[in-house]
Amino acid sequence: MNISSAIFDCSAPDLDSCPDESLPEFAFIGRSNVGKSSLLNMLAGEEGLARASPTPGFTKLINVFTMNKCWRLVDLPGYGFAQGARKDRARFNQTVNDYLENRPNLCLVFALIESGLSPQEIDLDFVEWLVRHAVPFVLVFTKTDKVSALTAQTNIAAFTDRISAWFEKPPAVFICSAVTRQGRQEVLGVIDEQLTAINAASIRNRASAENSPNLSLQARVRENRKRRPDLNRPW
Ligand SMILES: Nc1nc2c(ncn2[C@@H]2O[C@H](COP(=O)(O)OP(=O)(O)OP(=O)(O)O)[C@@H](O)[C@H]2O)c(=O)[nH]1
Ligand SMILES: [Mg+2]
Repeated sequence: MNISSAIFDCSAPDLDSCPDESLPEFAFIGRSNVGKSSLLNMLAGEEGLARASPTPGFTKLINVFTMNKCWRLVDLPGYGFAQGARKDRARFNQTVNDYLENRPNLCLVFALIESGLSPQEIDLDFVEWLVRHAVPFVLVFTKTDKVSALTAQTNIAAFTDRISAWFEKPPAVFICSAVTRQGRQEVLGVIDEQLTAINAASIRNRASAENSPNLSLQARVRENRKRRPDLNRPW
């Protein structure tokens, strides 16, 4: 897929302030500093579209970008930076929880994990939270340019091993670097697949319900989620 336009929409402090639900959304989530904003820029092909920084906790709002005028990328604040009780780690931010649980046009979450680290409890907790809340997601291992391929593979295998019991079929895994642009086509490919599936569901619905209005986007996303056994299924 080519990105022909990437436009900043808004920075929303909460779910109610997000733009209307008319376009499918794909969101980036992960620990502070894992590389969410940088990955978004790498996919968009535009340095500085989302603001990246070495300071953890830099992105504090829900930042929404419209791509190719017909779908959106959403840069979420990271977890693990805000101080708080340990038991609250997975419930890191009410705004993000609200978005992930209640945004009807959210198609797919990219859960980012740093490839240079062995499995971190906070990431495992968060992935478990996604599974328990039936949020559709894939895993993206970031910053592969910083480590040897062997180290990245070892850490990825250890992480996927730790979560394997939670799934009938494990989530798809992508390996990315915002520096070398590794993984760009693969990540754009999964977005393309999702958009195609949503459009196909819409066409099927139009054909089978001549007298009813088109399926809403929310219904199409729900239908699409059901149709995707190759992504993850809660146990
Ligand atoms: N070497 C390398 N550095 C990266 C990569 N991706 C991000 N970084 C660096 O890591 C730091 C954090 O990147 P961000 O994209 O701001 O991370 P974030 O997850 O958006 O962070 P928060 O907004 O604080 O949650 C920055 O200094 C980036 O330049 C990568 O693929 N390779
Ligand atoms: Mg950020």
